[in-house]
Amino acid sequence: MKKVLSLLVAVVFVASAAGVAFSAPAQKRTSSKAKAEKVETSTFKPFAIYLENASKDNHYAPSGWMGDFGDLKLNQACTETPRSGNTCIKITYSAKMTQGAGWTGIFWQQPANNWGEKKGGYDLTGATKLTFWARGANGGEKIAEFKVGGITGEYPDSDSSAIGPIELTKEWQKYTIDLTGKDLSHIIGGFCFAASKDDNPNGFIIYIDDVIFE
Ligand SMILES: [Ca+2]
Repeated sequence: MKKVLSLLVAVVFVASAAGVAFSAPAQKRTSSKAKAEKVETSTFKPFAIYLENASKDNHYAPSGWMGDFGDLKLNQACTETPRSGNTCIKITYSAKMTQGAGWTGIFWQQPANNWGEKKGGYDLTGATKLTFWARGANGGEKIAEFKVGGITGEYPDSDSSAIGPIELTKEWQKYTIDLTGKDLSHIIGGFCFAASKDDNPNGFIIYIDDVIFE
């Protein structure tokens, strides 16, 4: 329920965008790291962003709607051929340019709506990759980028890694974002996708499941 409510505050992105220009003093950056919730480091256990709708094992909230956020619909309880279990994520993009941006995307954040202005995130030190499964309703849906990290602000992500552009297929495919050698000590933006109207003039329907740090 909480996650559904986060849709209503998508506009927060606009206000928070102004904050990304500021860089954090080193001292504060250190303190934000210290406050990040510790995730086991020596033998990293799989740490999920999404497995099933409302699973207690899910982390991060899909709260950071970007660009033409009015073009998006998000269903975290989609039952249309999930990759695992009973549910997957369904994202519908209309490409109507509701906000005039010509692109859109969603950041999964911790806590919800955190664009780097508050402490939070997870210490994912020890993870070597983020894996996820994705498919398109028709195949050929073009995703400019899938990303881990990269949120700036006063308490920024400690690093980032991305893959893309990627053209989805109609069947589920597994994708991997390599995180070896990355500083994962403070990750508030656990996962993100971005796509443009230029690449998808008629929008798209895409599905995502089993988003897991490993
Ligand atoms: Ca699932």
